[in-house]
Amino acid sequence: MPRAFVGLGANLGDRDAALRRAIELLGEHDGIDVVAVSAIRETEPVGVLDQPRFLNAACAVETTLAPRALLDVLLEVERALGRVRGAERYGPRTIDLDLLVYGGEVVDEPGLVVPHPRLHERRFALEPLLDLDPALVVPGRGRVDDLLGALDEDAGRAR
Ligand code: PH2
Ligand code: MG
Ligand code: MG
Repeated sequence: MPRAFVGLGANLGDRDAALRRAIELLGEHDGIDVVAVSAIRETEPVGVLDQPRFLNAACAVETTLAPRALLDVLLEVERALGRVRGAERYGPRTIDLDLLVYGGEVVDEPGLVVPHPRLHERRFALEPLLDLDPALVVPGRGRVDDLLGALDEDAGRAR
């Protein structure tokens, strides 16, 4: 069965409950088995800086669903947990579920880009993946541990 990785984030309301409930709902879905869950980390907002801190995590799923069908379930779970999509692209949210990686697949279609186009540059998304599988290859980008190493080097240069 294909293995996919889902990123979770929340920075409004009961963030911890939202992350845990989202993972539960995913696992209750036909065709989705949650096989591993990362640690939950508190992270500084990236993009729009003037918003509350996030809790971020990721889970590994085994799924019979194709990438598009899996994405539809992620959006359904966001709605079930009361996410209201506001005008601001990187603004605050009660729950955000992102399809980060789907096996070795590369998809670039309207509304569905896999691997997630900003995954390789986001520490808050890569660190949970490191918990799950340091050797995970982000198709077209490389291993998760190498991607984090590259971010560390960039940060070092900026200092
Ligand atoms: N999600 C965003 C924008 N910025 N920052 C953090 N720390 N964590 C997130 O999940 C996050 C963000 C858009 O999805
Ligand atoms: Mg996101
Ligand atoms: Mg999202």
